[in-house]
Amino acid sequence: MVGITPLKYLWMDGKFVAWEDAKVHVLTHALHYGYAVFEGIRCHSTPKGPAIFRLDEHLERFLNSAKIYRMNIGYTVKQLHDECVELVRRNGIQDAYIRPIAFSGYGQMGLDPTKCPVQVALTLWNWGAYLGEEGLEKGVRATVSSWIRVDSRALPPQAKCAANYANSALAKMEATSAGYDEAIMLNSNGMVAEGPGENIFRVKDGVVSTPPASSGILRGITRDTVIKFVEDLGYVFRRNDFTREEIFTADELFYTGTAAGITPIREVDGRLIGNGGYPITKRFQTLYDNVIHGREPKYEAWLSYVQ
Ligand code: PPE
Repeated sequence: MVGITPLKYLWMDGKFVAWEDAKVHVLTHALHYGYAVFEGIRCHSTPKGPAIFRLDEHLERFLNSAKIYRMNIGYTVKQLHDECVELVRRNGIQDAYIRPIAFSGYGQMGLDPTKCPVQVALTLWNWGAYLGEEGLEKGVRATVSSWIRVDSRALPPQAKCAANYANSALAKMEATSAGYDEAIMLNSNGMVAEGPGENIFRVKDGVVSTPPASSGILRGITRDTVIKFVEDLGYVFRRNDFTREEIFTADELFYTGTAAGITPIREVDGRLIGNGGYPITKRFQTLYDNVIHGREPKYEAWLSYVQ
């Protein structure tokens, strides 16, 4: 198993601490009840030094997740923005996956989290290709999960809450233990929702589509980025629901996510998607790679430079 390689500093409750000192007590409330909201953000090398991609959009989603859960983070987007930039700078790295997290801390057990202090941490580590380098290049093999995606009447999927990821973990383990790379989850209406940690897109006859927020998904920032690309590159875009059989018959399918980037799906439950090629996905992948690495001036407003 590949472990996390320690870096120098993390940020906890308002200050930078040495990597090995970023600890919590075993009676931390969130560890028992899943009451934590988090983000996943990437920082990449560019010709002007490291740059964090769509930092403020991620931090806004972070504060919104907290709001849904009545959690008071106590920091503004601007404050968290500056601390994230400083975190990357202090660690002296170019490429990083940044994981802000806010959670019910140590103090009181029992279900009501409002009795606990809220702890906030900004963490980071090196994270390579989420579904493997080969997956990025050749596409991954997916399976439709027997687990349905959390329903908004049970857990709000638009809040990036740790508890939602128990549902994701069940789907992920089911897929990988059956020999697939990743799961595709349907919602409680039987329509396609998303992956355990990615949004999903379908290409059919030149039309690019993705399920709407009302299908019970996390409103992904990479999803939003791709929607912009679809429009800028002149493809037809539709935000619409699709069924399981419509994924089998797609010309191209791909996952999007901060961790996953844009990853083609080559096969679903033993069916080759299209003819196995993915020319349109490839165009988005190439553009995305150029944008996050600061090689596309048109999209530079999405970058927060560290130096
Ligand atoms: N849906 C889910 C359920 C999800 O977790 C993610 C991100 C997305 C869609 C895509 O959102 P965005 O990153 O804003 O484009 N999943 C994060 C965590 C993955 C993990 O395993 O941890 C991520 O990609 O950072």
